[in-house]
Amino acid sequence: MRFEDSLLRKGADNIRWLSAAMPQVANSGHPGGPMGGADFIHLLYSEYLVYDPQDPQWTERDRFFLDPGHMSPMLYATLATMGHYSLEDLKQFRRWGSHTPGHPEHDPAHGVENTSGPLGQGHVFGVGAAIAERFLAARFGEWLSHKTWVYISDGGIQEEISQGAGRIAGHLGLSNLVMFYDANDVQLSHKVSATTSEDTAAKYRAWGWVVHEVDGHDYAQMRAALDKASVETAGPTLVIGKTVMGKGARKADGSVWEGDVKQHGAPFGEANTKATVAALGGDPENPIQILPEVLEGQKRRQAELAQIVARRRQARSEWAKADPGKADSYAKFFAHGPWNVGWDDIAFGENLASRNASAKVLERLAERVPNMVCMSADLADSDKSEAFLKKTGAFARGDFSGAFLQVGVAELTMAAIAVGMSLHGGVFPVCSTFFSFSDYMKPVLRMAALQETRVVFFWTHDSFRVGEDGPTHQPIEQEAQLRLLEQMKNLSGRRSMLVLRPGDSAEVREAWRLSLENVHGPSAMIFSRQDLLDLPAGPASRADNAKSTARGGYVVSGEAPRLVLLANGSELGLAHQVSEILRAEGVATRVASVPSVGLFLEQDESYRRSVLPTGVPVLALTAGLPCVFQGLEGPLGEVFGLPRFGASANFKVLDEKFGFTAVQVAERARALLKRLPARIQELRDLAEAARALQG
Ligand SMILES: Cc1ncc(C[n+]2csc(CCOP(=O)(O)OP(=O)(O)O)c2C)c(N)n1
Ligand SMILES: [Mg+2]
Repeated sequence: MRFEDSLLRKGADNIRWLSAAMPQVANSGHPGGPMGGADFIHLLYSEYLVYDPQDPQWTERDRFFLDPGHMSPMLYATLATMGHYSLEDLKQFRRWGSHTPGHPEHDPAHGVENTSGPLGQGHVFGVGAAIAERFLAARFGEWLSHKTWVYISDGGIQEEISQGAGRIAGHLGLSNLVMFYDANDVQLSHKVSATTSEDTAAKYRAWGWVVHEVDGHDYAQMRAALDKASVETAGPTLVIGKTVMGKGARKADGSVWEGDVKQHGAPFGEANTKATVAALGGDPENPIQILPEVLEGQKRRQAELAQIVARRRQARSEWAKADPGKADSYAKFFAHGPWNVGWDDIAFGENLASRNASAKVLERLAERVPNMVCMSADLADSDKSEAFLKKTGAFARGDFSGAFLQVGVAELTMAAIAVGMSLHGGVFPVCSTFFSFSDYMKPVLRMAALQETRVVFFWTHDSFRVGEDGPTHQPIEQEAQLRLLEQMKNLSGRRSMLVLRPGDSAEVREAWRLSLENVHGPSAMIFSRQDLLDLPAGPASRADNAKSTARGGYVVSGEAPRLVLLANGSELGLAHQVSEILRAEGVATRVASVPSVGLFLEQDESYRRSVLPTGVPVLALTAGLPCVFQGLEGPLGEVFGLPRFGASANFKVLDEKFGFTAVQVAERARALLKRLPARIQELRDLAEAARALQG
């Protein structure tokens, strides 16, 4: 469908005045950028974007990913013209409990495909979605193919992550991806010219993109570019649209007010807003309105879309009829299985490094979880994701029959691509690198948690025991950072992330199982480089015992203890060795494994007490910052951790130097027990003082 330019202009002007009025009503927000982008987004949603007016979550819909979340008024206003938001929603912009928060939050039922706000990430989610679509098309056929449209601004282009996304999208020839760059030459605190003199078009062309440069307010030029992009086969398309910040804005005296940095991030003020709304054809006294002819235009488009979607759904049901097995499988891709992994018969060798135990699981997942895509940032042979790669194959330009993405050295990009795949749906993304480089991924971990996306991150080379590579490669404080996310609740009120640091092969199996079963958000696993001791079986088999990983923490060995040694990951085997020494000396010692502090703290009190009995001192061991276990040591115990950077040496030397040998830790335990009477007296005195004061 092609609309008259005059009607498109009316619609865009309507979006413009709403974008000026909504921040004014909310008394905060960003009017200028949205006013410049209104022509493009209105054209896209009116003539190009394929969606189901009846079902915003139709699986095969085109996806639209917004990168500059501050341009939310533009998105909400556009979605309101389509009926996805009410005028009341627009009036509630940025208010408590509204559907229209300051920056868009993942809400596909309203047509919002991603959370955006931290510049740069949104467009990379789009790259992930475009890869997911190709992955699915390679398995189920082109009937499901759709476009992924992305909107980026000067800030996103400047963000470093755009380098990774641009390189990968070009390298893979993602011609299903079309990105509009709103080039208005203005950013938050200055003009773009103050920081940038690159040739952006040349940069993207060098990465293999097809680039069109257009006037972002000229429908004919934008159409010509989008028409080409719609049938492009050479690679992803970048449409650079020259736009004007605050397009159409007026000062109170009626003078034109455009292209001003001040228009980026604050409401225009009462009088300027009124003049702007009036100049654009709205009612300055009652600006939150949509013109009837604009609504009617969208209705006509939706009638056309109903036919397009009906044909597409017909094609799907014919395909499903012809191949019911595949149709069943397609549904399972989107429903996260169930898959028959056969967890219990994954065989491990003895005393494996947890990265190698993980490799055994990955081999099985490659065979049994057909919607899984694994990626690594150029460390597949070290993080052992190559176990998955060898069974599946890597993506290449035009060939998405494999299930592995070689991202290159681009951890942040990798994480955002994984999130984008998950947002698209149908794909179960997993990504890995060294644990110390998880630092390069943090901004995306947060967004994965916030959006409740199902992504699995795993990291290897878990501690100072990385050894000779030295402190740059030895994670110390990284687990503590993840445990903070574990403490955060997401917007649905659940723990925002599951973080597991398994201590032996049996726990690795359970950690992977839990990560696969966690459909509520991201999961993370931390694995060792060096070999780990398999914990001994007790009354139950070790495999059965380790199933309690699902409770976050559990008793590995030791009844009626006088001392609990609590640990996870690489320190669990150490705790076991220490327990043997102490038991030989007649100290009844328990070993408790706590692979996930967050999960453990969610267990009921009586269970937690059954693991950590009241009155029994706890020596908690971690090669990370002591705060990882802070609280679990209780009033009688202590946490022994490593509050410093590591060092370059063989890991056995480091164990010795940092006090992590069994002999040294046993001595620490003896000292703790020796101090116990004095500690108990301290607590008695404290209780006495409190009683005296409180009466
Ligand atoms: C990662 C990140 N850094 C900083 C910001 C704060 N910020 C919001 S918008 C913006 C500049 C935006 O410039 P541009 O993308 O050109 O948007 P426009 O001013 O044209 O609306 C900045 C620095 C942010 N949202 N995200
Ligand atoms: Mg800008």
